[in-house]
Amino acid sequence: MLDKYSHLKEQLLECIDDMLAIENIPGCPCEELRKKVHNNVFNLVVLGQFKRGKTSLINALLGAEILPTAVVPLTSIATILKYGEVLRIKVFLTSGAVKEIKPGNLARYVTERGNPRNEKDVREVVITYPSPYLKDGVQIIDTPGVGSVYQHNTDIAYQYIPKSDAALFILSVDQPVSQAELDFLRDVREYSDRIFFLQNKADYVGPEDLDESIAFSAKVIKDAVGFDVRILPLSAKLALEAKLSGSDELLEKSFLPEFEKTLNTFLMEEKGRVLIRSVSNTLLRILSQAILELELEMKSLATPLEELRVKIEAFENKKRAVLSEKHDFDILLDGELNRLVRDVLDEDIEKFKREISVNLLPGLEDLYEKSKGLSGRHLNNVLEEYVVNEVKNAYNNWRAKEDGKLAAAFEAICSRFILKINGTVDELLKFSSELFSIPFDVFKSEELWTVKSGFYYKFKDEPVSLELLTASFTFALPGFITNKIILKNAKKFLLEMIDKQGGRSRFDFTERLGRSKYAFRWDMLQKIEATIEGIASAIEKGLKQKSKGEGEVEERKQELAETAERLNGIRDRLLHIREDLP
Ligand SMILES: Nc1nc2c(ncn2[C@@H]2O[C@H](COP(=O)(O)OP(=O)(O)OP(=O)(O)O)[C@@H](O)[C@H]2O)c(=O)[nH]1
Ligand SMILES: [Mg+2]
Repeated sequence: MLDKYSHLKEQLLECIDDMLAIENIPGCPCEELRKKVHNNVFNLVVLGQFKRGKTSLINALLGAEILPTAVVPLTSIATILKYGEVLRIKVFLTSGAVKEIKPGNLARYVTERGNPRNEKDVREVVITYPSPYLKDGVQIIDTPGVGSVYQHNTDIAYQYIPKSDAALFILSVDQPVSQAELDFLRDVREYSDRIFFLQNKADYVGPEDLDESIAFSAKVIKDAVGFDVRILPLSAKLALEAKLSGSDELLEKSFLPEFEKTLNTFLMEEKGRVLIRSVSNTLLRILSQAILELELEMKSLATPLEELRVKIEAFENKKRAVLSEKHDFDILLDGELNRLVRDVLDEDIEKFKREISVNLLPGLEDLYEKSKGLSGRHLNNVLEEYVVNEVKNAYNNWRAKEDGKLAAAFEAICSRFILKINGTVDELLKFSSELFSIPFDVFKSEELWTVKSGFYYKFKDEPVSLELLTASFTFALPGFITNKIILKNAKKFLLEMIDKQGGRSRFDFTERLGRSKYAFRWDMLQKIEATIEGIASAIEKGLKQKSKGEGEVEERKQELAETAERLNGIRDRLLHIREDLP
């Protein structure tokens, strides 16, 4: 599948293991990097109108009929497929509870028929399966069809896009692109660079009609949404048949191989490459620092005592100057974060609140017109249900989008600070190498990818839904109440809910941003301190060794030279990996 990627990934993991085997390489988050490389996933979300063949495509990719497909709108719950040695299915409920189910019972949870309007309160279903397709870390997410009569289905599809690395949007030759599809695409325009379009059910038509239908769909989308799309043909049906029967000829006819190639190239170039580059760059930086420290120790072994004392004094002065910069770092970071909350989050919340008030008030009035024949209490309940559901859905969708936006902004801030901190660290290293006249090239990585920033922004992987505040609309109804008063109260309740939920979302976002900031700050300051510590202790060690006998000094020199050789070896391999990247 992602052959090149898997290969480089294996080599990278070997380098990390070798580094782990060398004792105390200072400041190496080797374990963490190892996990990052090892656990890296490509999230692939499959989207499209109901019945286009999303679920069929997933079964075809896996080469097995794992998920239920049908002629009526079916999938109602997001289902995540990931690699595992055996087929296992776990159902995650909104309450936080998890239960394992038998494969035969899957349809009872993920389909509209088995779980109408999600009465079982399922958040998502996770299936592990031993498919080679999933083995390289691809994770596929099946979503309910957009634009069906079930609004909650469309909402779910929206929520998964920001979390995806690539989105497959499935169209079908037997149906022209619909208004619902266009509306959806317009809403997710900002993610267009990662959306792949597939014209499914290609087996229905001959080659000419196929080309024509693809060209037509592309034009309709371009005209309505404004971005150029490339649409690839596919027959999910033939692809699955081909895989089940092992027929290569049929597989070619299904167009699946061509599409897989395009997708894999994208994943490799956009994602795999970035990961491998960033991790090898981080390792190279760490290695060059470790090598310098070894050389410092060797040099201090060879430097006369008086001269060494003078150098240590000079280094101490430099160290004090660097440490005093820590305070500036705090102030700058706080300033940036406050600006993010004020200029992005607060503005977005206010804008969103205005928008949904304008959108939901007419709906409430319509519903009132339709329901005003009901008894007071009944009318009251109908309006209450509308307000609670609509506000909840609107906020859940908005939060998912805002989440992606804040994560990106936070990462951008982190990147700038990492550059700054790396600058400070480089300066320290440069200073020390000059002090001891050791040739040293600061390892510069032209591209800075923050290996850890995704980790800092902790809420990325947490559930997107936020329970609505428990607020009761059921105000004490007096014995006699007019419909008009009920409507007036319902409107007031709607605006209150919008406001409260906005406040709650703001609190949640700022609180998590704050936590992310502390984690980041702690790590960055650690990095400076670890560098100072590493240099100081290398010189110190040399100083101490000097008081020992000639023989021991020689032995230590030998040891240092051997370690330096091993480190240089790993460095060369990492440089090779970087060169091999497409
Ligand atoms: N002829 C033909 N039929 C297909 C193809 N792909 C899917 N179908 C059929 O189309 C219908 C819908 O397929 P599904 O995979 O359930 O579609 P879906 O997009 O997941 O539908 P929802 O879950 O309801 O949104 C099923 O009857 C499939 O057998 C194809 O490539 N060719
Ligand atoms: Mg489906």
